[in-house]
Amino acid sequence: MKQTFTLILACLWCWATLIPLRAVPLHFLIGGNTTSTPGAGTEIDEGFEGTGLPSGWTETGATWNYDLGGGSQLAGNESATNGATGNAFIYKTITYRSSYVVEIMFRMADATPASTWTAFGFRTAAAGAVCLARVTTAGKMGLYIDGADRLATTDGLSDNTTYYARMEFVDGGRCKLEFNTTNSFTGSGNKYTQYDKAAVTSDAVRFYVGGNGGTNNIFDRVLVTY
Ligand SMILES: [Ca+2]
Repeated sequence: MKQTFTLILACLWCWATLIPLRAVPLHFLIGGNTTSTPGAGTEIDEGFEGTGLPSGWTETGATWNYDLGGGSQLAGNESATNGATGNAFIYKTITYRSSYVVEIMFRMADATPASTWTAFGFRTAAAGAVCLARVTTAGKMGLYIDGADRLATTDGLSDNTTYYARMEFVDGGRCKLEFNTTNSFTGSGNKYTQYDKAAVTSDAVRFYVGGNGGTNNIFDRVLVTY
């Protein structure tokens, strides 16, 4: 009798511990960065593991390669790249939210582009810039928000190096951006920048990857939560 009671208690304990575990988003379990605090919802979780253009994305400009492998991929078996096509990008329409957290992996063949290059970010339904992560001609990462390029990071990027980036955007005008060679972020330091000085009233309803020049750029693990 005592053994049966102990068994019942053990089962109840197991069930109780499994409930919160099941509620944890999958990306936490597979290595999402530890300092971000994504909300309960996921707008985009794209690893480019399928064949060709993933479902729900729109390709603009020249054709990308979504099946880059052979050791050049950033995560999993395949990554997406704009190859030598340059001014090309993809986007996914998202539901308007008051705030987002973005996590993304990328690698640039040329980290000091001839002109400022947009890596990723939010735009309106008419493709107007809301908050973009850009790479300057000096190879720094900066925010394009409120109609202009803002303070860039102190540290620069290197060619052919895999980076993790994290962006926070709050409708109303606050945006934070940080990159690192590992999937961890501090919210400060030479690889971090932010802008929060003006109101941004345009609704972010598209998330873009790539655009405005830059060839042979590779992307993977696109995660947009709210
Ligand atoms: Ca992948």
